[in-house]
Amino acid sequence: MTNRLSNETLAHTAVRKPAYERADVTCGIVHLGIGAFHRAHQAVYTDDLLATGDTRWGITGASLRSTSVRDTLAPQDFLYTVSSRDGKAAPSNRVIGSVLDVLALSEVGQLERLCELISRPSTHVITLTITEKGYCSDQRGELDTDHPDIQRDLASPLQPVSTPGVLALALRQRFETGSRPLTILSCDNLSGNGRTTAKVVRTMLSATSPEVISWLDDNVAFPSSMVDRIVPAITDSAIAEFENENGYLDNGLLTPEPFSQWVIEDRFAGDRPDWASAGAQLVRDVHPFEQAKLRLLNATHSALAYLGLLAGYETVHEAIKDPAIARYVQRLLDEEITPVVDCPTGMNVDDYKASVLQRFSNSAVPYRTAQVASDGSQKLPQRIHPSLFARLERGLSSPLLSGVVAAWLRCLQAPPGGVPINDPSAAAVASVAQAHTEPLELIQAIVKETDQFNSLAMHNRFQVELADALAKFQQHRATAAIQAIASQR
Ligand code: CS2
Repeated sequence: MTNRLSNETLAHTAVRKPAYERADVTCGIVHLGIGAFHRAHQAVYTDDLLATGDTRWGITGASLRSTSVRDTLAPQDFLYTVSSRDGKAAPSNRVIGSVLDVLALSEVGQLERLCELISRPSTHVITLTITEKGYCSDQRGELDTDHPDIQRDLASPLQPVSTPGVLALALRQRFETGSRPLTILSCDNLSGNGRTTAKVVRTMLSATSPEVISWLDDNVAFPSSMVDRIVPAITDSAIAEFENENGYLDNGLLTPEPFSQWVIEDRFAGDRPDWASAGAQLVRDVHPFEQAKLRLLNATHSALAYLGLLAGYETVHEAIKDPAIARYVQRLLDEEITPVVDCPTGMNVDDYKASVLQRFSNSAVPYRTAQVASDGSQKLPQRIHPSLFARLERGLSSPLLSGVVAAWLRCLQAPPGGVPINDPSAAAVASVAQAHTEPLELIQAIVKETDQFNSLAMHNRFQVELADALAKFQQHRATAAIQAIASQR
């Protein structure tokens, strides 16, 4: 008999199980971009919500390109274990049952199933974790109509390949079938993620189905949300170790930290899942929560990733143990970021920073520097650039923030260990970075040929500080450059 997790084998395991009858659960939520983060975050809140007895909120997930999540979870009846680890006590394991099905949209007929599901009156919410680049937006959060996927979807709106294109098609079908209001809830690390989602979807619909726009404006809500939980990519050895210790095989295993936070703007159209009963915070304004998280937590994560990669560390928890890097990020947070962040009322910023650094040090949740370093061309404008811009506007210097941007550029220019950073949108920046060795010349070429630095570029001071930091990375070994930049203040 197989020991692989499934409805049948679950009964014979000692693990904590879904506290509801899965057979009673119906689909009320469609999720686009079903990766590890969604499964360890929103799906866990939803699992708790289902346990309160409200069984309308099962999730159907969808992957736009890959079939791997569907292939992994289908043989397990879409069950998987969340094994959270604080590095001190034994892992805390629970099996999540809120995901009912996963569609792989690259396969024939699956897009039609998705649109049919979204047009049902019983579907009330679409959640998204499609990563920063999935929005196909430009630096201003508008739909990037030069994006190759968007050009394709504008030409063939019935066979969309981008998320804005898929949403536009599904919304048109919901409109045509006379369906009820709907909420589209972004759960990605973007500032004003609801506003960006609304803009890209509305622009796509205006171009492809203008007759749907007034229905959209009256019936579809795009609240913003802030999501937080560190969920590393799973490894084969973690799966094997888990099987050894727990007696069942779970290829869908996730090993996040125990911490989890979800702050949702309370602006839904139609029925709303009571995620507050599962610990989510529903608030009027998410902006201060988003801002604090992106500019303190995610900014530091990116800093650790690029500095760590340059210094030869494979994981974030190893990088933060390096005294030069630890000192750099502490000063970055205290001296450059904190003075320009508006935190939510009641938040103690010192406690928050301490808890973030503590969470990054958790060796039981090994997070690869290369994973955080991916897609920097999309992440840095959310995480680093706003603090830099605020300081420039106040006439303040920012050697440490500029140093993070320089470390990113250096990773593109001379990939550590010869392994290119995964960042498809940075191809243009990388080719400029590799064509110029003189730092200021390179930065001026990036400003001229790309919109990567957007409004930062007009500040001469930014260009000079960035060039200065990049020169240090070019001229010295990583640790010496990190020390030299950190001691500039
Ligand atoms: C990380 C985030 O990979 C990354 O870019 O910074 O995924 C981070 O782990 C989460 O935002 C934490 O909530």
